Amino acid sequence: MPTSGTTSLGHLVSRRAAGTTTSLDGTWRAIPDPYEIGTFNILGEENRAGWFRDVKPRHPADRVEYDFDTSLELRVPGDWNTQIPELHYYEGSLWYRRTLTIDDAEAGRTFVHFGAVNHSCRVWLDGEELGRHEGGFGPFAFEVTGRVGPGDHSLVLVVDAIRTPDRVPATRTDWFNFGGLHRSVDLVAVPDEFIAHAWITLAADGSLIGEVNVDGPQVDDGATASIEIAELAFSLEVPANERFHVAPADVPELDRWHPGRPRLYEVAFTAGEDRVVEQVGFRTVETRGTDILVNGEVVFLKGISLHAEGPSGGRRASGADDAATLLDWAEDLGANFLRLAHYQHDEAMVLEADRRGLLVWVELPVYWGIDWTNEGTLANTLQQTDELVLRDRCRSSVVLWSVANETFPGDDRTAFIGRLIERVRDLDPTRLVTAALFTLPGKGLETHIEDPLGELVDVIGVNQYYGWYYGDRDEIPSKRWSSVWGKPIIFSELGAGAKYGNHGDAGEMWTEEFQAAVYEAQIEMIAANDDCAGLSPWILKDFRTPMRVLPGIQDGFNRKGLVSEEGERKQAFGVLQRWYASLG
Ligand code: GCB
Repeated sequence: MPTSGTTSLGHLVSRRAAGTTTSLDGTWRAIPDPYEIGTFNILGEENRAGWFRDVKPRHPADRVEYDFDTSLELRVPGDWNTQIPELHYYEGSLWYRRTLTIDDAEAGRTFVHFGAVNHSCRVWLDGEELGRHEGGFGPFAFEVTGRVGPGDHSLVLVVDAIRTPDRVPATRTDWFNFGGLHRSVDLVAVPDEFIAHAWITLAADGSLIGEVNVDGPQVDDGATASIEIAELAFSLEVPANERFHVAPADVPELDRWHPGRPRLYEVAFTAGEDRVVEQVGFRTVETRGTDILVNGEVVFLKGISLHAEGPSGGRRASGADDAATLLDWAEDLGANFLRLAHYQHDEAMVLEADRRGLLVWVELPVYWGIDWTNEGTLANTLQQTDELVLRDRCRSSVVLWSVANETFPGDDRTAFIGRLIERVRDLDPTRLVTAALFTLPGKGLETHIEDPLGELVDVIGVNQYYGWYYGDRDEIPSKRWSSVWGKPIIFSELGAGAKYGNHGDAGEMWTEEFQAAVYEAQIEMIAANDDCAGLSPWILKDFRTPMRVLPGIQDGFNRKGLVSEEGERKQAFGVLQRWYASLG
């Protein structure tokens, strides 16, 4: 189902003036449709009387074999799997319907905006198809101008979370495939000419760079936009839809945003009648040899990896409260860096990281088993790349774009990922590009990374599980890592499984003691590796995954969390916390 009919204005939804955005969150009606009978007739043809029409019988002889008004209720945002026990492992088609009542006559243009829908959807308003979207984690919108005048309206989606080899991610992942409308839905009103995207950021050389994208019928070649930072008495007139640069000498004196010392400025972007306001921090990020520098200072990334799973209940995370709790835990650990694995997380996470002064790695769902030679797969992944970068390139916290996790070397793989890297650099030349590489257990103590992907990225992510999947724990401290390119290495994953409250000998699998001992050995190794610029151990919290079935221990959860799925701290939390504290 290739994406069609979408536009994107996602990153600006929450930064528009009050009154221009109407939340469509809340209770929606839902009908699971495993046989897709709401879409197709028994011959497999599109059903013209499909459920998207959302009709009711008009007289007693009318036969209508569905009824949204009395069907299941689902909370949006939310996954369907953890709201209705029968839907726990359900991945097929599911219909959503919400009615909206509009009072005022429409002025300007209107969009319906989805924070993310996993995985594919078709969308109808009042029985007319708006378009389709594929990709479970990026924001997208459909224009509904002229269709939402005063009165009642029916918004219908059919969503599926089916795993197929040509999708991204593909068929197997070590995380739960939460389906549905798992992020917010909004109706957004904008003027005829409006700001679709706007960003400003500091490049490594100290220049300001950015762009204001204006969309509208009258936008001609000469259209301009303005940027104002009142606190700095700074204003700038720029051509719309073109990259602008402000030379370092013309950049006003400002306080830098720095990890642990966040400083945000209010930046207003104006084009015609439209205005959006962002809170922006200014900082540089670059590499020098095997170091990562923020604002010219070497920063060691004391990190932790996170899935987008809520702090309790093993459900998909969404919104500011979930973000606040997860980031509280990361800050208690002493982290200055988060790896938001393995796909784009809720925008609340990066906004909160901006406010708290945490550095962030964001990631595309290019994970195991991708169909590297499929053009459709590449096109969809490029679309997901746009959604990732366009939403977050104004965020000071975001310093690393990760384009892949654990992919196996091969020309097709490297060519595919090479295209993603080109697109990322084109959309944002200021941040660092990385990928988490798969490393096989080395025989000796030295591992020299040669995966050709290492040449294309700025920072090399290394997932390694010495002491858990392989290797002798006693040998870990003596291991040494380097790359052919002399680039910074981040240990993007390391860890061991432990069930909270399970105690025993450090040689006994699944005990907190075993996990803590692996962390101790890994810390000793990392401290002695000069090329290592940081780490994001796997993982903050136990998370749901159908891959992990061991009764009494895993019960459907990956147990490598430093806290349990309900937030109870295991011993390894303290081990890492003490080390991070000792690093200052
Ligand atoms: C990995 C994957 C991650 C898994 C983890 C594990 O290398 O990147 O998604 O959850 O290992 O626990 O095995």
